[in-house]
Amino acid sequence: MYVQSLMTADPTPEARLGWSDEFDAAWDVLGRPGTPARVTRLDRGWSTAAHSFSQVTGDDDPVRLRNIGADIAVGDWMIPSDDGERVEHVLERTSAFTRRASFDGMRAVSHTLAANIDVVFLIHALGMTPSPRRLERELVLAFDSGAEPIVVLTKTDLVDDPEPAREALADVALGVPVLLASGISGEGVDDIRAFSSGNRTLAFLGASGVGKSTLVNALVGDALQATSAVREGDQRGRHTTVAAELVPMPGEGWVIDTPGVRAVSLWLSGNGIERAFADVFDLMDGCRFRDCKHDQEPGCAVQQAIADGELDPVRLTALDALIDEEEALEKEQKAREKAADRRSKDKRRPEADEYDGMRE
Ligand SMILES: Nc1nc2c(ncn2[C@@H]2O[C@H](COP(=O)(O)OP(=O)(O)OP(=O)(O)O)[C@@H](O)[C@H]2O)c(=O)[nH]1
Ligand SMILES: [Mg+2]
Ligand SMILES: [Zn+2]
Repeated sequence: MYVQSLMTADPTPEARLGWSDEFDAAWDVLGRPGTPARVTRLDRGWSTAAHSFSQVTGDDDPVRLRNIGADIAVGDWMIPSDDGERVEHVLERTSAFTRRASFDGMRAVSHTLAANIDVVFLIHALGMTPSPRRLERELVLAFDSGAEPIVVLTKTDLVDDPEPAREALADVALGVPVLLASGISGEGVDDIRAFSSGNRTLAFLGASGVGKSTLVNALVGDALQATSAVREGDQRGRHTTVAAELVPMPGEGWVIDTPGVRAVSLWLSGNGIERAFADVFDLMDGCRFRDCKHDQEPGCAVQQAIADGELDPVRLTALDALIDEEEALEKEQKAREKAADRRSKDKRRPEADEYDGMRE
């Protein structure tokens, strides 16, 4: 229990916010400074946070802080500085969905879309061409996030038969369920809500216009999140949601609505690629040569599976591209670390990270 005085209003207000033994231990490591607050909204340069549930419902004013230089995301637990102006500490995350920020020509910086999440919903919409290649990338990041991935195909009310699109996504969603839902008809909404039992935090991720905010509204039973129509011609969204937001669900649980992102670029990965492409890696184990390039070599189990129609060749191409992207990123990171080392030897201050996590 971090603040005794809050106990009178609600027996465990911090537990409702998602505080757990893990965060308590992380706070302990720091010597229990200040009062932890959960980041509920991130605007450019500003973050909104709450020490207690009454600050989320609007009964009390929330905490508003400058977040210059702080690497924070919605869902994070942080400790404000004593003067209440800035973020002093960010508690170690239990999970985080992190991509590479898509700045053209800029050095690699990470962008965490949501932190301390239990389930990450990868949202795709019916009524447009399914995008298994995008889903593969999302799955890599989702497996690396530490949260449980679930795929959701929305707008079931728009089509007579969702099955072809569901299959196209299920083919690449190895061991990950593909749920059908509609924020308009309400189909599947209870199935999604069920994942929040135990006061868990769900995150909704996906391209603009797929219906994330509409689903959030269906879950909370209120038109809290703004939504707007997709463009007529290509069904693309209009980037209606501009800031990630942590929204309480009635009773218990949380959902993080995020702004639609166009590019799903990899960030330094753990075993996300191996898990998202476990089918291809399993085949590789059967190749005759250990250093098989899976190209022209005799006894290549991957090429055999392609010839037998068991593996879609575009999946191998997609995997190669992701491995290359990851290698390039690692190289760039190493070069950057080296440069930073040199700078610190020069006793100069390392460059401040000006990226505020908000831009596409
Ligand atoms: N028919 C139908 N339309 C939907 C459904 N879900 C969303 N829409 C419509 O699709 C458009 C975009 O929905 P949003 O919820 O704003 O999409 P979003 O994913 O939040 O988009 P961004 O905030 O831009 O990332 C709106 O016109 C919604 O009414 C659905 O299940 N069925
Ligand atoms: Mg939205
Ligand atoms: Zn091979």
